[in-house]
Amino acid sequence: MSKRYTITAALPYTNGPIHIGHLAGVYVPADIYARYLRLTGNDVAFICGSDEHGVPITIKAKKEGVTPQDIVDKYHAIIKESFVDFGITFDNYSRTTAKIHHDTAQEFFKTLYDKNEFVEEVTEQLYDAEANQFLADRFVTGTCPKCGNEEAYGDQCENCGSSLNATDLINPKSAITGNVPTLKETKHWFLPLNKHEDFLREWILKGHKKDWKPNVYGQVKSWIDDGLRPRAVTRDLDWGIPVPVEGGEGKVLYVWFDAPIGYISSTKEWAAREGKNWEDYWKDDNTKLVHFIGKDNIVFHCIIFPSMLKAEGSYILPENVPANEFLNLEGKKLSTSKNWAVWLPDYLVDFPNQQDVLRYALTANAPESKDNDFTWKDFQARNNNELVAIFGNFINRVVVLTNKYYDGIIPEPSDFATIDEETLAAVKAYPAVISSSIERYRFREASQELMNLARLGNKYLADEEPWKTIKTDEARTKTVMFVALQIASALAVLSEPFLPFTSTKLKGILNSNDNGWEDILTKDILISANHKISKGELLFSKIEDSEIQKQLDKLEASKKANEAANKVTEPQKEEITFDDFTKLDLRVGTILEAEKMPKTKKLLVLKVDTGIDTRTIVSGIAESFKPEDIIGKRVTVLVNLAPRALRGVESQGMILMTEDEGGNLVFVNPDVDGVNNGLQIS
Ligand code: B3M
Ligand code: ZN
Repeated sequence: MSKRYTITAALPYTNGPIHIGHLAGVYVPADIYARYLRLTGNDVAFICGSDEHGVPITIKAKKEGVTPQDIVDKYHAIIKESFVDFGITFDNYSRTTAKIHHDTAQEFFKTLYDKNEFVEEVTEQLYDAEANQFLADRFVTGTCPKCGNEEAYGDQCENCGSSLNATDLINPKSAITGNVPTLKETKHWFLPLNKHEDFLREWILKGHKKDWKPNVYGQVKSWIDDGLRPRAVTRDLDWGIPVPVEGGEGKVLYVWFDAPIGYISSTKEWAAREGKNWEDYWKDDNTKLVHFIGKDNIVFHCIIFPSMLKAEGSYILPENVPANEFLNLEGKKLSTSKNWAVWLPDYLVDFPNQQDVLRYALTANAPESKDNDFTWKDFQARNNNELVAIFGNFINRVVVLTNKYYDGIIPEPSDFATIDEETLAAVKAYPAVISSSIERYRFREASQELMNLARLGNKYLADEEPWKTIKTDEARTKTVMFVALQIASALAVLSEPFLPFTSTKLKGILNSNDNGWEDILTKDILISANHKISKGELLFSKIEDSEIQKQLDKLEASKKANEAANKVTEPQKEEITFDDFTKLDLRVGTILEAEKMPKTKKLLVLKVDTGIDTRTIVSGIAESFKPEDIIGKRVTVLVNLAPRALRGVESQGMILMTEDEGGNLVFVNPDVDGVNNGLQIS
């Protein structure tokens, strides 16, 4: 039965282009889901837009010496265009600087304010006196009180996903000046999440136990079990939506208050354009609301936004929040700031007309239940071994043989043999199998089922060998080709959510566009005899090693460039005299023993023969060297450094280290000739 769906995809921050992590985590699965629901006859609003407020935008603007508006205008255009080129079929892509959004968000805030849903309070907040600015959200970093991550932000720790108040951070540091913040009083409006605890417990923990993904359910449960606290939804910043109530002058809405309302304002914009009623998509209990997000957004979509919606009172709540885990790149965490990413606009230039290859590689290896790794080698293998060798190969054989034997006109079959009937019955089973995976948000499983249908086609041709029977049994060959064309026809339809560009091409090759998802299940004949197909084109082409190497080189180069750009050169220390220098007693020694200091990450305990004696030295090099690899190594030792105790072990000297060109830690090594260690020992 047809249903109404509001599908949202996380609004990307407009502080950079989209990368493969965003695509794999949010936009590809959301698009598969939306396309599938449309194909199966549902009423779908697939909603997104740019998230243009918040500190990430301000920081980027500061860094580039332009205004926040310049930044959002630039990246909104880039992001929007790349989504279109990549075939993401949003029904509307709006932006949170749009008037309709400012109005909607302010109205929402006013409603909660009028209903006394906020707590108004003057509290001490972190303040950077030098920058003359309160430090909220990403303007402050520090150690997460929950997991110890040293780079947690003022509103959230991206390592453990916890939502934080800036004053929770241990050792907070201003991201603007690096200063240690002071405290200053200011008034804000707080959403008392503690007040909504019972509702959340009832709604998620009881209501959604079975059908939510375990990673989402588990995180939410642990936060609720920990106890929820009031959360400020306003900020002392100048970029954002003005707080629309008395006393709110100079303050803006917290970006995570306004951004999810962006789903609503984007729906309004779309409905007005399409002559629909937006409230059907947000206020009707029969509508299913589904949020596609990455795991760092779970708290906002499962706790804060639902509490806002509930407090407002007239909205539906999400049916599901199928958040994904993270995608790594070549074994390392993706990072916009470190430029360790594959950017969508770059991909579209480097691999023109190959959107489906990336869509497929990201789906087949989607981080659905655990973090996953994207590697260019895997991307190549998915293309060459699956898209080319299975899907493309099958279609190519069908199309080439139909043209060669019958001039492109689909032949009349004779009686079906058992294998033909079994094969056709197997094809009919696929829509239900794929539907079931998609409806449970298992997109990688669904994509593999699609590939299995192509496998079935390949196997059928390989077993029936029409290229042989053509010489001996014309009637049999016609039947086999007829059956193979039915499989090709099913593939054209069922591939649409996953490989939309390929599906369009294939429908073009088959000159057939009239089957829907259900037809594959119900119709005996998907494409009839005497229908003429076209000559066709290759659906996929092999990706060579050289292309992959180019991408790997590009990654390496961008990483280097970024390191160079971000390299902080410490200023020169105070001048010392030659006498000071000669006080250093440097000797060449040999490492005799090395072992890891228990319960530390960085420390090795070494026994070193200094030529004078054998002594213990504790060295912070355990992350760069394994103990067994450095035994026997000759090293330079500062022997007259005053001993000091490290974790209870007395260290009697220091091993001199430097960095190689790659930034790796290396010994100042007395054995290497011709290498300038930057240190003269005489
Ligand atoms: N802009 C966060 C992000 O890009 C955020 C999502 C908003 S969804 C309402 O991770
Ligand atoms: Zn944490």
